[in-house]
Amino acid sequence: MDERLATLQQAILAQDKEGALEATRTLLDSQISPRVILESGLAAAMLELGRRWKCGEAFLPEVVVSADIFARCSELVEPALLENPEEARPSHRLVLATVKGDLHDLGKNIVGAMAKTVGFEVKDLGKNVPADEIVAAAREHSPCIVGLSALLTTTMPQQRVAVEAIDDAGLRPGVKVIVGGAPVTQSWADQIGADGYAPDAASAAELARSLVA
Ligand code: B12
Repeated sequence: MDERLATLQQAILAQDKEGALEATRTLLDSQISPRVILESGLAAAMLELGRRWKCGEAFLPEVVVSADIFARCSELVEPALLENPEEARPSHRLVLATVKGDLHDLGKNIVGAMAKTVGFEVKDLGKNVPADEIVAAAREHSPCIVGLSALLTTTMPQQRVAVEAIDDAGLRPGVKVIVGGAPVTQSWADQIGADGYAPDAASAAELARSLVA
């Protein structure tokens, strides 16, 4: 792995905010693409932190601090992502939300940042968003894609609740739904009647683009 990406990961894992910001700036000044910084630097560090947390090598306060550092570093990277947007194409809308009961938003925010680079106008409803708010936003912005993030196995069923609420409101097929988040799979997406699933932000942006093609 590139040494500079490793330095960034180490700083996030050590809750070294200044070190992480410095490493992010160094990467941005180099030839490394902002997408790689986001996925292979920042997101990879959080994945490793999750592994450590699960096996008792890291604890909640450390995760909270690292998550904050992650968010600050992403803010530095996002403008660079948009500096070289792909050629202009008609703007489509992506309504994004982390479902009700779920406070994880780092991955959703990266999906939003990536989607902007492929020409989407992103309406981010935030985290812990109930289905009725998702339906209202889908109605307001239709035709659009709705992206639902869930990081907890206990909140994944809220993706189903939101898909059903969008169906019940008669908004499909003008509204397409994509789902994601660490515990989410293609099989879950199929079960709940979503239009697509993607495992990471770059493929989420590609998926969204293919759904409006
Ligand atoms: C950071 C973190 C937190 C932070 C969140 C901060 C924030 N602002 O988001 C805090 C400390 C608040 C937190 C709290 C909790 N957490 Co937490 N958290 C994590 C951790 C370590 C990293 C998640 C993350 O940000 N990853 C980095 C991002 C970039 O990756 P990502 O979210 O997966 O997103 C990518 C893809 O999934 C995809 N994607 C994401 N969203 C979407 C949406 C669409 C539409 C698409 C297409 C794709 C897509 O693209 C993204 C970018 O590539 C995970 C561990 C893990 N392995 O996931 C645990 C984890 C998710 N948390 C867990 C738990 C248990 C909790 C708590 C219940 C802990 C507690 N006892 O309080 C609470 C729950 C709070 C709540 N109600 O939501 C468990 C969940 C276990 C389970 N089976 O459900 C995990 C797996 C840790 C573990 N191994 O036990 N957490």
